[in-house]
Amino acid sequence: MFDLKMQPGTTQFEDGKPTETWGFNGSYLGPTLRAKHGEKVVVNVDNALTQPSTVHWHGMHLPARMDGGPHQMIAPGEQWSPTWTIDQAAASLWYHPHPHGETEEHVQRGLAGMFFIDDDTTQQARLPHDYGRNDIPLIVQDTKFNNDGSFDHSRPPRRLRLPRRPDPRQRHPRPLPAGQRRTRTAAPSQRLHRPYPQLRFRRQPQLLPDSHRRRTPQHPRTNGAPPALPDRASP
Ligand SMILES: [Cu+2]
Repeated sequence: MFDLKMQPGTTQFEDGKPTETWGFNGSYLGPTLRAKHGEKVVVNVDNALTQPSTVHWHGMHLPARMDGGPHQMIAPGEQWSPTWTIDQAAASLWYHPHPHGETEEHVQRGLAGMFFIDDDTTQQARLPHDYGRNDIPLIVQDTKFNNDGSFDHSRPPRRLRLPRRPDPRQRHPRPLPAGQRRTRTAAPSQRLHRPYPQLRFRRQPQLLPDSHRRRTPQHPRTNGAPPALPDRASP
């Protein structure tokens, strides 16, 4: 059983400029969790932040309801206790929040930790095994700071811009002042169905599964070839 608490804190990355950070059971990053193949684990995750978040077990094979995706938010002050049985080979995994649209920011603030899975091959592998002495986890983050030492959460401009969807209110004519009449220029159905030719696509037959393809009827006695037409000349 593991206990993880998401909590705020401060971390000194640069002298005299403390940064407000988040961490699991501390002010920044989180403890390394470790379990063996076949073991049953329970993680009690407490949210001591002022906003909701989640914890997702990156790379773990486990049921969706234990996965901590955007659909499993933990409200501030709440606890979430997923449980599962480790059912995969030795691996170095990690855990991190997965709130929709805010994963990057929550990880940048410091919510990330490692989850090691061991199995029978772990001790046989010719690798250093002494955790913290010669087996040292390394977490690399690429982050940006503001001049005051706080994290810069601004995002680069998006390269890909799709055309804006027409405002549905614009599809209907504005009400006219009393006594005035409007002349129709197009039938309502034409105005409603004039959106984006470039975003329309056709169903591509080659992408359909085999069961959806039109089959040429196979004739059993002629080994697939269509049966020969009867010869009109013969009796
Ligand atoms: Cu992930």
